Amino acid sequence: MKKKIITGIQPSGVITLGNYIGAIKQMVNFQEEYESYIFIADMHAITVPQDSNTLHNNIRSLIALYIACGIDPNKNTIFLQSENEYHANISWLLECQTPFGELSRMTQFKDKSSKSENFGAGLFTYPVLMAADILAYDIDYVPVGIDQKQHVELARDIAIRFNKKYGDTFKIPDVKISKSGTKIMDLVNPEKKMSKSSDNPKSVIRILDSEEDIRKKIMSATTDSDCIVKYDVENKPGISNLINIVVSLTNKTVEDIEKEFENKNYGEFKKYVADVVVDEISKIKSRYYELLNDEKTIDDILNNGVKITREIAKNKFNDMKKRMGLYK
Ligand code: ATP
Ligand code: LTN
Repeated sequence: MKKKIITGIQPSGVITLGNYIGAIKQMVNFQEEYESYIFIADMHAITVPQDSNTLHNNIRSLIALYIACGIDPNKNTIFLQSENEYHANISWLLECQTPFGELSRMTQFKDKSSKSENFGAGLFTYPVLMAADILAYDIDYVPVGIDQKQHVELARDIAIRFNKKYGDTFKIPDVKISKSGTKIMDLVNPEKKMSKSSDNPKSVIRILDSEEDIRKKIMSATTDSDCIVKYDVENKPGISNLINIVVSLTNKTVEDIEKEFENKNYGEFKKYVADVVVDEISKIKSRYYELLNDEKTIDDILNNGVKITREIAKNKFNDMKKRMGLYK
C-alpha cells in the first residue's frame, strides 16, 4: 500500500517562489510514489482579515495554480478545506485536549499576533485545525516549508496524547522538508521570510510574474559589498538566499555554485539565478490562464475531492466521538 502525504496552502494571494519550493515542488516530485492529498487552506486564511470577493477569487486561482505547477488531478485528491466540514469538527474535539501553553509557544502565532492588537481567537487555535487536516487522513508525511515544522510537530504531540488516552486512533505523521531544507527569504529584506501576503512587490517573486519582472527583482535583490559568492547566512543573507534558490531548483550543491562563481561578480551570479528561475516557472503561466477559464474542470476537481475526503474524515470523526463518549 502507498504511503500518504498531504499539504495545504492558504489562498492569500498568488503563490511565491517560496511556496513553490517549500510545498508545491515537493508534492509534484512525490505524486507518483505516494497517495497524495492537497487542499486549499481557506479556513486557515480567515484567521487574519480577508476581503470576501478577493478570497473567493484567490481560491479559484490557487486551484488553477496547483495544476499549472504540475499537480496532476489524476494522481492527487484536490479539495477545498471549508467544503469538508469534518475538519472543523475534528479540530474542536482536538482543541479541547490541547494545552493552552503549547499553543502559546507557536512562533507563527507570536509573529502574526504581534502585528495586530485585535486578532481573532482562530489565529491562536490555527495549529489545531492544521493537526485535524493531517490526522483525519492517517497521513505518513507532510511536505511543507521549514516555517511549518513546529506545527507538524504539534500535530504529532496531539496525536500521541490522544492515542495514549483513547487508544490507537491516529497515525503519527512526519514532516518532509524540501531538499535543501530551505526557507526562501524576502529579496529586499533577506532576514525575513518571502511571504505571499507581502505588500512590497520587489520583495517577492510570484509564480505569475513576467520574465522581465523576475529578472528585474533578482538583479536588484539586496546583497552585500564584499563581492564574493559564498554561502554565509549570518553575514551574507542576500547571497545565501540566492544560492538557496538555485540549489532548490537545480541538481547543484552550494559548493558547486561557490566554485562556479569564484572569480565572478554579483551581476553575473544574479543573471544566472534569474535564468534558473525563469526557466523553471515560465511554463506555468500559459497553462494557468487556460485553466482559470475552464470553470467546469475546476468544479469537477473540487467536487470529486470533497466527495472522497468527506467520507474519510467523517469516519475518523465518528471514531473519535465514540472513543470520547460522545454518543447517545
Ligand atoms: P502568508 O503570507 O499568507 O502567510 P505564506 O507565503 O507564508 O502565506 P502559506 O500559505 O502559509 O504561505 O504556506 C504554504 C506553504 O509554503 C507552506 O508549506 C509553507 O511552509 C511554504 N512556504 C511559505 N513561505 C515559504 C518560504 N519563504 N520558503 C519556503 N517555503 C515556504
Ligand atoms: N499552516 C499551513 C497550511 C496548512 C497545512 C495544513 C499544511 C494548513 N493545514 C496541513 C500541511 C498540512 C501554512 O500556513 N502554510
